[in-house]
Amino acid sequence: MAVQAKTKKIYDDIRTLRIQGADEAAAAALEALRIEGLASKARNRKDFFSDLRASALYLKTVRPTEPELRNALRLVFTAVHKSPSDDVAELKHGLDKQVEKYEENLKKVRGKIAEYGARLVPDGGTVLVHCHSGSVVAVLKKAFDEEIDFKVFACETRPLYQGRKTARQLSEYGIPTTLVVDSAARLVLTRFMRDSDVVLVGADAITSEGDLVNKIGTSQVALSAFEHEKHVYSCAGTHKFDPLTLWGSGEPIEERDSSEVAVSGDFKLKKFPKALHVFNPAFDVTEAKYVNAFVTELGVLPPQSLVMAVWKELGLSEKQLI
Ligand code: RUB
Repeated sequence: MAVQAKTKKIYDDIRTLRIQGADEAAAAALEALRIEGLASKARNRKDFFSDLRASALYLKTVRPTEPELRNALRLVFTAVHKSPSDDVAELKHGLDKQVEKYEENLKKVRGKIAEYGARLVPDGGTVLVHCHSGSVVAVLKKAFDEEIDFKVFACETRPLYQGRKTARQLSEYGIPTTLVVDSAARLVLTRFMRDSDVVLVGADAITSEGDLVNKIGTSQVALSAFEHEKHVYSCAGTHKFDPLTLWGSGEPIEERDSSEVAVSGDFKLKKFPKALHVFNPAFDVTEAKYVNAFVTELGVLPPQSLVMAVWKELGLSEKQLI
């Protein structure tokens, strides 16, 4: 599909993780939808929506495990489509407004998550985090602003080291932060964490069973936390819920290029034996029973309650899905 150069750049930036984290990716995809919609040469309503749908369908392919991105595209498309106008200029204005509205809402959701999540950060305690989640960073910054005294261990998050971004941001903010390799998570839980300490992670998807889909390695951290009787919270707006899972679809797990795993030192991919395969899943599934609660804009909800709350809030029906 032919798209504007700016759209192509946004698509590539999401694909390569220069734009990273579910919220950022969803906001960027909407920006691309706006660019495409405003550039549409359609002269009537039907052609305009046909262009807009094609753009949405293209954008939603960028990363398979991103229901928030798909939800955002669907919500904006549906809201603009509700206008009965035949005037393309008016429809474009509507698109502009709806994208703006979504972005404002995203900020409000972040604010609520930060507020509720900060109350879970243990004073005098330790928080273990994995990967880079803007929502988790917002929670920890809020807790720090409220003068809660805590320190953070951040897993570096192989293969692309998004945890280093988290560690850098927290440290620059003044939060005492220690970076560890992913395989040190269990040792950190054993040696440095008290009963009241917590694990905070983000979410890329929440399923109808209340399972958490997040960066690869999250389930290992959660299982270790369960073993050590520490609470695990996923900081995630309800827009991370994947409605397709309500009607039987499984959450697809993105598999990424082998070069991300085999890039360094003597083990460069070109030197690998031909028969050696690399498996590079971007995400894994943490079953609901290992997640104490999701910290959402609606409150701190155990997985089962979250599903009911989202169902009620969104008033979803299967035919609304694109
Ligand atoms: C990022 C990741 C984050 C979620 C939530 O994975 O797992 O925890 O996207 O982020 P990747 P946010 O690096 O592959 O995008 O809270 O910013 O929406």
